[in-house]
Amino acid sequence: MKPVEINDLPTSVWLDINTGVFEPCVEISRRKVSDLAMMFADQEAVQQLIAQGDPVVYDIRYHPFQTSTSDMALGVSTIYPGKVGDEYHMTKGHFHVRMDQPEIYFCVRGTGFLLMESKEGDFQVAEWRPGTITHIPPQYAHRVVNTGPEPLIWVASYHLAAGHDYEPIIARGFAKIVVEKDGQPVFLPNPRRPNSS
Ligand code: PAN
Ligand code: ZN
Repeated sequence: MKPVEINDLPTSVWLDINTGVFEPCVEISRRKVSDLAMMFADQEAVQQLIAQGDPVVYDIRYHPFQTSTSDMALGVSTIYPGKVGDEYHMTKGHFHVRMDQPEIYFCVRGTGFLLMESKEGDFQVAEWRPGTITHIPPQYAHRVVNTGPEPLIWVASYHLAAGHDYEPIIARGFAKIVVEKDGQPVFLPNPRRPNSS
């Protein structure tokens, strides 16, 4: 990652809501099926997709608005439509390292769900369409799932200092997985948590 530049002057960026591309954007991260391998329930489907070319699941573009006294950041993520087995494309999901850090997500294109789960196990779902804005309180893990036929694009606003903690999600996932059944998204208990219902 490039060092973050300090700029105390007002700054604007321009986002193309059809592609998720924005300028200026300092970094693009690309996550493929292999980067998310342990997150999906159907491990056979994971290995097949990797062998067939390892498709891109999502892209993240990012810009830090760092001043001498503040540290806002803007992330724009695009989940491409698709499934791994029956499970829809989704982000890894994470908690913020800093337990006092919330986040705002603003859906600009596509349809899907934002899954949120607290460390105490409170599980919440927000249904998304273009224009939905969700405030994620501190201490809730967050993952986005694209259940539609087009790219799901959203803007994230957070503090750089929030930090990303992926470990609890790698270890346990979320309470539910989102799979296609008869052409519709359904929520099923996470098979990696035998006691969840
Ligand atoms: C977002 C996410 C982004 C990708 O900017 O980092 O959507 O999701 P994962 O980080 O779970 O792969 C955010 O929530 N920042 O805090
Ligand atoms: Zn976050």
